[in-house]
This record gives sequence, C-alpha cells and structure tokens, in this order.
Amino acid sequence: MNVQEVLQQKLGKEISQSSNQEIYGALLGIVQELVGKKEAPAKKKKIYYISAEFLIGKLLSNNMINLGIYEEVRAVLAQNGKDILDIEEIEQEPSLGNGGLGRLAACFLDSIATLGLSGDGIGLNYHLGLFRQEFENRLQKELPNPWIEEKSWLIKTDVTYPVSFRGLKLNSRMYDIEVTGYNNQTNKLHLFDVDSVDESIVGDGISFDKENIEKNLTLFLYPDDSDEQGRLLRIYQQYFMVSNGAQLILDECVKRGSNLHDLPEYAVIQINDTHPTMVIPELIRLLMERGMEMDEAIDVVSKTCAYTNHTILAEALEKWPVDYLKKVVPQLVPIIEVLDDKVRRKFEDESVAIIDRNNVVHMAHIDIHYGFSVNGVAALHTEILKANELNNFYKIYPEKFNNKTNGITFRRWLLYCNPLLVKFLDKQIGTSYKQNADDLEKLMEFRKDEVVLNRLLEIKHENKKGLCDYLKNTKGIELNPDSVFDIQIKRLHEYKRQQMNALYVIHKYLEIKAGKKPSTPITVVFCAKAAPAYVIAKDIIHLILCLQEVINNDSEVSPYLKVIMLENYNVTNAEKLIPACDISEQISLASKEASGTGNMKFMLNGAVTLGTEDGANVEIHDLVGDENIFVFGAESNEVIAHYANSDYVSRKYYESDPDIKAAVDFITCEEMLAIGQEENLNRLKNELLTKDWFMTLLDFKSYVETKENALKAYEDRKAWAEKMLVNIAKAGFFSSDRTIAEYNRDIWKLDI
Ligand code: 26Q
Repeated sequence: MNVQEVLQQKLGKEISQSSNQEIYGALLGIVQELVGKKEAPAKKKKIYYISAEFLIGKLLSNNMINLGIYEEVRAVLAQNGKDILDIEEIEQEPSLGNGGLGRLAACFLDSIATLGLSGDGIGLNYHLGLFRQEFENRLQKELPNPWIEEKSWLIKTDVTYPVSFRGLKLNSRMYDIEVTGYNNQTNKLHLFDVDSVDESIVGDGISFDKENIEKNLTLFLYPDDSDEQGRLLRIYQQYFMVSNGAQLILDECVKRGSNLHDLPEYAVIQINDTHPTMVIPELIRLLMERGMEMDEAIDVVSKTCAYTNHTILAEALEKWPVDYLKKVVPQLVPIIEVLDDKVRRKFEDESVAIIDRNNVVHMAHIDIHYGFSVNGVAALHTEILKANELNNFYKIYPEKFNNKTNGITFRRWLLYCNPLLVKFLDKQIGTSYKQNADDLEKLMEFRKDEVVLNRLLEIKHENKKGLCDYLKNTKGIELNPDSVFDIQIKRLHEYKRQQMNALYVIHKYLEIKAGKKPSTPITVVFCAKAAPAYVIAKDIIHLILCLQEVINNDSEVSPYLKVIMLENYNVTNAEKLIPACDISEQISLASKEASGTGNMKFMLNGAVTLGTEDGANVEIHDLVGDENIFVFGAESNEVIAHYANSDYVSRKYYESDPDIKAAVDFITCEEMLAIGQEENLNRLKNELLTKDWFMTLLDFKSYVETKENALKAYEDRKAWAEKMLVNIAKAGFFSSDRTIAEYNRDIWKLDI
C-alpha cells in the first residue's frame, strides 16, 4: 500500500473530505506504528540520560523526517488539497523544559537513536509543563500550558513503582514517548507520573495548592521556588524522578543479566545538571535494600554515574538545607551524611564538603565526588570550571574533568526547519551531509561562486517573507522582509543581556530622531520567557514592550526601525524564526553563558553571529574566522577579575558616556512613563545604575560599535552572502551526533 492508501484506510474516508484534526490523528497513529516497529535491540550496557527537562518540540514532522516519509506524506496531502503546515498546527508542543538544558536533552535523544546506541531518557510527565506566556498591559502573564490530548505521543505503560516520602507513599505510572533516530532505531523517553494528579486544583494563572503533593506532583515544571513550599515541591519532584529512574534501571539491568555487583558493566547514568543528583544516594539505598554492603554500593554507584554541569551561576547551583531533605526524603539523609563523612575524612578543604557548616547539602559536590566523570558543555566553560568555580575539585580529581561541547540535531534544526536551504544543499554538495554533518564543508568550494551566493541570499529572503506571512496571518504583525532581521531569542536573564540590546534599540531610535537614518531598515526581534518570580527579568520584558509601542507608533522612525517581542518562546516558534535571521544576537557577559545552543542553530541556518567571547561563541569564532563573525566586549578573564576585585561601577560608564546616559535615561522618559509602569521602569533603571551585576554598561560602547559594523557589512550583499556560506559550511562540528559520539567515546563506552 502507498501512503495515500494507508492514510485513507486509517481515516476511513477520502483525505480531501477529512478535517485537519482527523488527518493529524490518522498520521499520528500511522507514524506511531512505524516507529514502534523499530525498537532498539537490547544490548548489555545502556546509557540512561536522566533529566528534569526534555524540550522535545512537536513530533509528527520530525518523526516523519527520521522515518524518511516526510516528503511523500507532504506531497500526498498537497495532492488532496491539504497543507502539511496546517496539520502541524494541530499538534500541541509538549512544554517539558525551560530552555537550553532541556532542548539539549531532546537533541541528545535524537542523536543517541541515530547513532544506534542503546539508551533511554528518564524524566517527568508534567501535565501543564512550563507556563505559557501572554502579554497583558505590557507585562508577562503566566498561564498553564496543557499539552496532553486524547491523541498524543504518550504511551501509557503498566510499569509502576512505589515511591515513599515522609508520611506519604505514592505509586508511579510510567509513560513512554518513542524517539526514533534518523534512518535508524527507536529508543524511549520514559516519563514518570502519578495517576492522582488533578489539574482542577489550578486556580488563577498558575497558582495551586503547593502542599497537596498527591494532586500537584507532576502538574508543572519547576513550580515557583521563591518560597519554601515551592522548594519542597521541587525536592518531591526530583526524588520522584530519581527513585523511579533508579528502580527502572536496576530492574532492567537485572533482566539483562546483571548481578548488581557488576552494575557499571550494564548501565551508565548521565546526570543532567544537579536536578537528578539524588539518584546517587537513592541507588545506594536501593542496592543496600537488596543486600549489598554500603561501601560496595557506594563504589558501584560511583562507577555508574557521570555528571554534566551547565552553569556557573551561583544561584543555579542547587543547595538544599538538610532540614528540607528531612521533611521530604528522610531516608536519604543518613546516606548523604555518610557520603559527607567520607569526604571530610579524606579532604580537609571545607569547600569540597557535601554538607556545609550551615547544614546545607551542595548537590554538585555529591556528583563530583561520587561520579566518575564531570563535564562542561563548551571549551571555555570547562576551562572556567577547572580554573575557577570547581578548581578545588579539579585539583583532587583532574582525571574526571572533560569537555563535551554541545550540539544540536540537524534533523530538526536544518532538515525540518529550512527546506529551501536543504534542497539547495542537496543539489550543490550532494546529500552525504545528512549522515555526516562535516560534509557541509563541501560548500566552502563555492565561497566565491556568485550564483551560489545569490541563491543563499534568495533563500534567506524567502525565509524572511515566509516568517512575515506567518506573523501577519496568525498575529496581525507586519514586518518588512527587506529589513535586516536582528534576532535575540532565549530565556530572559540579566546575564544574557536582553537589556543591552534594548538600550541599543533606544540608541538607534534617538539617532534616527536626530536625522541619522540607517541605509537598510532594521527589525529587532525578541522572544523570551522570564521566570515567574524573577522581578528584574520581568521589568526587562516590560521595557521592551514599551519600546515596541513607542517606536512602532512613531511614523518618523518606524520605517527604519521596528521592534517586536513575540509571545511564548518555544521550540515551534524557534523553528520559524531561526531560518529567517540575518544577525544572531549572542551577547551574554563573557564567562556566564556555559555554551548556548541557539547560537549553533542560527549559524547552521546562515545567520551571522554578533556575540561576546562566551560559551560556544568562542568555538564558532575559531571555526569561521574573524571575517565571518562580529565579536565584541570584555573577555572572560577581564570579567572574572572585575568580580574578584569588586571594581566594576556601572555609574562611572553612565556618567562619562553621553550615549549611555541618553539611552539609560530614556527608560524613564515622559513618553515611556505615559504607557509604562513607573515602578517597573524606575526599578530597572536603578538596577542598571546601582548594580548592573552583568556589566551591561561595561560592554555597551563596544556592542554599539560592533553592531554598526555588522549593519554596514550587511550592505555589501555579496560579502555578506560569503559570511553566510562560511557559517553554514563550518557548522558541521555542532551536530549533536558529534557530541554524542564524544560522550560515548570518553564516558559511556557503549558498543555501537
Ligand atoms: C535551579 C535551582 C532552582 C530552580 C531552578 C534551577 C534551574 C532550572 C533550570 C537551574 C538551571 C536550569 C537550566 C539551565 C540551562 O538551561 N542551562 C543552559 O544549558 C545549555 C545546555 O548545556 C547551555 O547551552 C546554556 O548555556 C545554559 O545556560
């Protein structure tokens, strides 16, 4: 049977007579059957990637691409008057992650299956996910984000485990989402849940009774942890995840022949940041329950677990007071005390202790002492960990430290999201790059070829027009496809410095007002969610939304400069925005962005990076060379020295540079206060003048200069096209297939 017949049979009627909803349901069923037939064969050793987040995005088209049927299905639908893009709209995006760390986990699952490795993901099935963002009165509003529908990719299993908390015992339920690799096998993402979760306890926005654990346990991802109840709920979630994961791992390994003494020959557990760290004491506890001596259990677990660090921001390094753990998981406390005791006997250095003098448990310290590998996620990040943040650990265990520069799956971030570019690449350099990303380098041969360069410009323009049409049809937003698309999309955080970009927008606005018009109009696009309790981040959103209104309504300026902040950043929006970007904003304060992965997605799609020497930007710079990236700002050593010496004073920059002063003062000017909230705008301005913890004003001047250089370079279309070409050609290194092959070579050591 061909695709047309299979689909018609599933629908029970003509495709043209079916609704988009019916077609989506039918395709989901067909794809699920195909995916299910490719289940990975059991091998002795398996990687378990355990993570509180898996930001997998919509799955229908991605799965069809990986199965190799996407084109055929698209064509059949078109023949029957249906657009695959409309069918895709029906699917709800699972919002099981905050940002980079969760998306990385999703890219990794794709690559693990694509490389044919034996490995599954373990996480939680948050019913309402991360909040959905709306803007109201130029402020962020948080709403639940339900994504589980009658027909979804979730498969209910009958696997269930008991999980005990203090005074509460729950039985879990495991759901699976199948992850099929590119032309390869299917692995699984196991998401644990409890049947008693009750969505009806959600009140206004995303508020709910934080103490009703049976009903709220897997409702939301990272409930607000600004109060104690929220923090306790985080511990409940984390323990629930790791206890289920540990029970599953032990059961599976025993089934594959392990006697548990040889567990490291059967399993390797990659701990994705510290959120799953309790898996270490939990495994020790379970092994002891099964009769193993404690010392041996500690040894076995230490040889099984490996830890990835994703941040050096102090506030994101998890620390739990022992009292909190006693309230939720008292059974782990004596084990953690023993782990601490062993460390203290061996090392005098207080800074490497697990339980500090204030009786607070440092989760990362458990991972480093009782795991066999510690990796950072980009070269610079790993070097900073070794030299600064984790230096005392590096001195003890130099052999544990290694770098694994992040990557992205090219299936979603090229094959799916940029069909025009893919078609062109296929014709120009053949299709081998789809299996071997380094083959994108073949494009380098054409860097002076005018026909090729023109085609790249045309494709970018087509993608920009496509985005404009989409925004017009779905949101009524009008953008000029002939303008430069300058895009910053990522979580909102002060260290990522959306506020610096906003100050540039003000600066440009004032210049245009003074008669200095850009040769090509500029469109600045933002899209970012702020953590619900992060006040300054929300103020920055407010600033941008006020600017959007002031600038876009100013008829003198808006033909030259447009600012838009789109609601609800997620994977689906990213897929639409990235192929349409000219300038990729990667402007974090050097040393603060561990890696970044959006930077890689933009590069692969022919955007040119405007960035600091931070995270993987450094590696992008090395690959493309000075000519094909715009780099600015203080370097990490300088920044680290400012922190060490506490000698950065933002007001000095404000007072000595009239451009900075004008831009900062604009935040609270009359026009802004006429539409914005005085409290929010004042607070933000004050923050910049008195704290500016992430040194916005330090880098502002060099940012403006470098952005002007980039805009000027854009005017020379041929030279710009060459920059695009080099970026695409050199992006192969950032395939997550390369990253996963390195994890396997250095850490997991599984048979291929
Ligand atoms: C911690 C404590 C309490 C509440 C929340 C958290 C928390 C939640 C999420 C801490 C960190 C995260 C997420 C971190 C994250 O996404 N990090 C990003 O990881 C990417 C993949 O490695 C990198 O590319 C980014 O540079 C890094 O910011």
